[in-house]
Amino acid sequence: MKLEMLDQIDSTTMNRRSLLKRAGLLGLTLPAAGALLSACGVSGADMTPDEMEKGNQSKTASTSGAPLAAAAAPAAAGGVTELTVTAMDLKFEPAQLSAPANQPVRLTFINKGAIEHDIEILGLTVDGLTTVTPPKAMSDRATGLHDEATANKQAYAAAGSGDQMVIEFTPTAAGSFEFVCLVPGHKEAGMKGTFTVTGGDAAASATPMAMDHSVPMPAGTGEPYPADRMPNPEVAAPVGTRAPQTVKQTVEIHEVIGYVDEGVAYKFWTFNGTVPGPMIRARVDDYIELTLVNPAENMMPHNIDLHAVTGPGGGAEATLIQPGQQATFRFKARHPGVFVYHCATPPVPQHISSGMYGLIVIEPEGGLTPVDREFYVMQGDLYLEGGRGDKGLRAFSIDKMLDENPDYVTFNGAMGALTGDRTFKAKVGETIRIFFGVGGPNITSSFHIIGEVFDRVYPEGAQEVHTHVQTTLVPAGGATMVELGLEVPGTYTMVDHSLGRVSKGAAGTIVVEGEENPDLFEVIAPAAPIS
Ligand SMILES: [Cu+2]
Repeated sequence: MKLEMLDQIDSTTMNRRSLLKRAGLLGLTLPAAGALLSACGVSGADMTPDEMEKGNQSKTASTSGAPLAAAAAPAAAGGVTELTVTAMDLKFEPAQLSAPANQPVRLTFINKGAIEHDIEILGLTVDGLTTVTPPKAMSDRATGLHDEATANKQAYAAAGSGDQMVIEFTPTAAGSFEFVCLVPGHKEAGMKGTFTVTGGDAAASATPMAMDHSVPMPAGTGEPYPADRMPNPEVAAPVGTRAPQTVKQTVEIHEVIGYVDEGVAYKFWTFNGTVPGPMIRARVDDYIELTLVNPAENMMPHNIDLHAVTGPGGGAEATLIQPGQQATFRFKARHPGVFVYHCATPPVPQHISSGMYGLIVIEPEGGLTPVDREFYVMQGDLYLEGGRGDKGLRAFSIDKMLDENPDYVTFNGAMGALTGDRTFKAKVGETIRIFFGVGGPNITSSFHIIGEVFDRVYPEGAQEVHTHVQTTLVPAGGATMVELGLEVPGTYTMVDHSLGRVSKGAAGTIVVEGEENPDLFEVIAPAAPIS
């Protein structure tokens, strides 16, 4: 299965070699930065979060009496307008900035969020762009955007969690300009504001060339975009009757372009390159040592929150990693059941919708009841810019996600992921178990198999079994196990019985082969004219 790695699409908008070069240039600016900072008595690059807090407060306090009430008022220092803007998850403070035209601005960009953020003033051409203090580290993504902004004479800064960057520039035109965070989804989630340039020649206001990088890929061009289907994940082997032990599990994050529908592709964010991610399986009282790897070729920070964990964020805080990093934590499996895991990096619903969910099965002591076959299915809802079915490589739609109006509600990530040559197969006389979870982020499922009744359901993954169930409700971020015997041959369709979603992808089939069972089901008279 060939999957196009993220690099190949991003090479259209940036050149990774130039990024590295830019990183080198940033290093060269350090001595100059030190000289400038010594005038202020604080080295921004070495500030603790407390110091950053104080620095921010003192600036705010020193400007509180300034006349522009709505805007962060400039603090003039020898003709330089000092501005500070703080990025949080997911907003800017303040969201209004102001500076005079044709005078230098020193912008301190502080990141108090948990992940990398950046800022670009869209459409404002600036002169004399310099980096006063670079951040301690800058991701390849941000380095590329910085490179591009510099080439286009646009003000851009970026910083990782707890870090900051100081830039200087001179706005060349008066007007009102939008500033945004360019991390995919962040602008739509609220990370935007207005940069007002006062004075100068008011007629020469905002240039229309605003470059918006907040969409991570080109929107659908209308041309079909051929993409491979991602593989379905395997069902992990049953635990059996063994004693508790330490289970080591490594999960690697892959950002890959894959098939959604005929001619429709999407840049999925995945655990191990499948949607859902790998099934993790252990028993109660096991210690699970989980290593999350975010390879350097990825563009986004990610992490993992497992609902089977007792501890902060389900592991999310311990595993928040940038591209090129890995992290390991250990937890004890205290509760038997079947649990969802997912990425919990802001904006969380976008990471989940993009494919970052899976199941962890914790078997009770002695193991689950043996069955002949087990299957692994997860439902998820996906939101894309443009009309449903529009061809092309499509971008994520924050607006549709907030409206809970998905283009696709899929079983295992794509239309037809569990039909045709990917159908599940079984035989008459066998018993099967389906591990069924809902990644969401938004849509609950009314899970049902057309033409069958579940003999046993573990509602919400609980240990108390319900019997003889037609349809079971599975919440977003929840999971269940259903068990049933197969008595009559035929093709059985698994659905979300909110049936409008079947045409959005919420369907998969089980083909059951074997002897007819006329005692249970027999056609007496096939369709014919009324006699
Ligand atoms: Cu993620």
